[in-house]
Amino acid sequence: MKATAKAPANIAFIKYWGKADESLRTPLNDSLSMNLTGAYTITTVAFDPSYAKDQVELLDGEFSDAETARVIRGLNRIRQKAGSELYARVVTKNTFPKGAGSAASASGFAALTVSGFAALEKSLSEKELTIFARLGSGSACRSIPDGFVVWEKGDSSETSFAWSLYPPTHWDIRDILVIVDSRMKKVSTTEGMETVATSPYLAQRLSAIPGRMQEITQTMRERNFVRFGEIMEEDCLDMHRVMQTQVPPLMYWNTATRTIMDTVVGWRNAGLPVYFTIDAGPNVHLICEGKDEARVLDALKNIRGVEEIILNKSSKGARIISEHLF
Ligand code: 2P0
Repeated sequence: MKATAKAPANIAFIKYWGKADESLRTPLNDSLSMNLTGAYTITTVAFDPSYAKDQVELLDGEFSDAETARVIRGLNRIRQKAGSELYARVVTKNTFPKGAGSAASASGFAALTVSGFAALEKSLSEKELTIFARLGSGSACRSIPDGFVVWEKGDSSETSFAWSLYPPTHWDIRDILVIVDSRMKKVSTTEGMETVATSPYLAQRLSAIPGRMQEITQTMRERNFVRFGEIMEEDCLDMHRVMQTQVPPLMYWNTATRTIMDTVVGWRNAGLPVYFTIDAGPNVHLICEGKDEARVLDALKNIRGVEEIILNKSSKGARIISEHLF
């Protein structure tokens, strides 16, 4: 009754910001992402009759009480579905700074869902796994299927799930994750989304997204990188406009973030096809094709304030691995 899963973080090209139902974590809009090879979570879960309570441990870090309680709520959902009353031990590790964006909760709940059901030998379809992962953290549903993933908003818990649009081999897209501040963000995404309706730009964003989803999907089918990058960057800026005009405003960028955003536009004007996207934090994801990655990395050497660079290709989704953490 022990299993270990490895789940990738994902970067959204069309972003999720705002919930239709807070407790079900169903979103206000469809989103689209790529799973990442270089940023992931590994989680081992064991259920055992000898345990007197749930134990949750993060290697190389510490969960807050609220985070531990959220993991235990995830275990409760897994137990209920699998018909078990056994307590669990959960040990987890991340390959990237927790709180560096929204990525840690996405890969974390994807890994917990896949390992938890496997440990209880409860077999679920990929679609069902995405729904359970979503209940832990919305974007976690996108870390379950392979490669480039669509999360349909749906209109109920059962219809809000994620599926693979293209496998990782479809297109050699790179995500150069530039860490400019590895500290925990001050406002969690869950908290930040609660006031999304205070932004006067929310309605405009929601009406633009269906067209954006359709067009970006087409650019991916055709591997039209320039138009793909333009739509992705537009959606990032659109989401941050909503964030920045919420009450209270959410300002996630710092000086280094802004410098990189400006510089990327300059690089493009000089003929280097690279676009940025930014989640709920100051770190910048530079998106380019594989053929241009070395040039982007070379150009990045001149930028100040970079703490760390994480290189990513498109990854498979969450899966079971044989090596356990305990
Ligand atoms: C995204 N983010 O689509 C967007 C971009 C943040 C900015 O998904 O409350 O951590 O757990 O459902 O999944 C962050 O949202 O929020 C997120 P909850 P989650 O990647």
